[in-house]
Amino acid sequence: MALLDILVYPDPRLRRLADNVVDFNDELQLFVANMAETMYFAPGIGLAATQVNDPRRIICVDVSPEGNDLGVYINPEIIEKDGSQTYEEGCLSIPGVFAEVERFEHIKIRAQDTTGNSFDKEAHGLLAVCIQHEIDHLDGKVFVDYLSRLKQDRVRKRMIKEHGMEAIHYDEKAVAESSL
Ligand code: GNR
Ligand code: NI
Repeated sequence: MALLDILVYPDPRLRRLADNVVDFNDELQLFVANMAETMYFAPGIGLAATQVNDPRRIICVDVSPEGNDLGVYINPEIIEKDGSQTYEEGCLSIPGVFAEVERFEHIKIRAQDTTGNSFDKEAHGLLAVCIQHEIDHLDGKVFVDYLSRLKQDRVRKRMIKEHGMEAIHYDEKAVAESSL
């Protein structure tokens, strides 16, 4: 197995819209195992393939205190949603930043497992928060997008200051032209 590098905000690769998984093969199994290992090592309660620079719609979650309840959701879709809850979120791609975000309290998702079998899963509370946070990553969104522009600006500057070039994976031309 292998640990994967996690992209740091405001890396533009975090903005990519992920593609559906079509090949359910050995390589997918290996990649998912590496994602899970990376999530537990970080440590985090969720990880989206987008964060490790992979373009596929794959998320891992484990909100259990013991870290022994791994959920892997491939091509996840929210098919039911209701209620609302507010939770103080963090993100492995925005280390050290936490803010309250409002999400659905209950969701039902339809997804596939690593062999391609389709299944439904209901989630409430923290699990529902985490799954919504991860699906956002697959759609190129991060939790700070829900904050004011002023707060987003502060977070962006802080990440660049604290993480330097890790946070700025723009190509050289874009770096030269930017005023960051
Ligand atoms: O580890 C994580 N903790 C967390 C806390 C509150 C709401 C969402 C999360 S997900 C985050 C890991 C991560 O960045 N997943 O994309
Ligand atoms: Ni995240």
